[in-house]
Amino acid sequence: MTHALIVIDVQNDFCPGGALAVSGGDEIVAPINSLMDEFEAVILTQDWHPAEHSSFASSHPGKNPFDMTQMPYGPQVLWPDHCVQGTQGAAFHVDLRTDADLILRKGFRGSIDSYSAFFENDQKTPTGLKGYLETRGIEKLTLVGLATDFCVHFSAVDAAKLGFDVTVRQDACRAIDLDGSLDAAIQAMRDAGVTLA
Ligand code: VGL
Ligand code: ZN
Repeated sequence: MTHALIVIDVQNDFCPGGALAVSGGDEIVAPINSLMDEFEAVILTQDWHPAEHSSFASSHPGKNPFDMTQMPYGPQVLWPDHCVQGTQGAAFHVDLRTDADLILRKGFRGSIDSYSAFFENDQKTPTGLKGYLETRGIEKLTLVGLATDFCVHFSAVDAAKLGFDVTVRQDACRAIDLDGSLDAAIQAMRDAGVTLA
């Protein structure tokens, strides 16, 4: 059974000094680099938003980062501007190995956010990753990266729902932890049948 490592969003804006810094985000780079040698396939994801993306608080007059808003597809957290296409903030951490098989970009549509590597936040629009994995005969996934409670969480739950055998290596993830979002994410991943290691 082919086993892939999926490295979620290890980008400058999610590391200390970045626009949406995750505490300790840079600490996972070296462990992830070592892990890559243990897998038959390595896939990196890259949060990749156009300027003025609808998930940015700056696109909603009167709103502040971390406020909630209502989108046509449901509630959405509003973020500081981050991971704008082609900027240094959207680049991978300088020490992250990028000798991966595939780099999958997500969140590139202006009107919809995409936490998951499989479906955008409407939970319907596919990114194409399912087809890629199936075509390569990959059935087993290990997820690492940033942030545990958003992009790792939604990717892991979607992967499990799609029938992949999914493990999240929590030691190689770091969380934003907004209003209990980490505890909720852990519960949701457990309920979906994700193995938390
Ligand atoms: C992420 C918030 C906004 C993540 C991406 O990678 O977890 N979180 N965009
Ligand atoms: Zn984003």
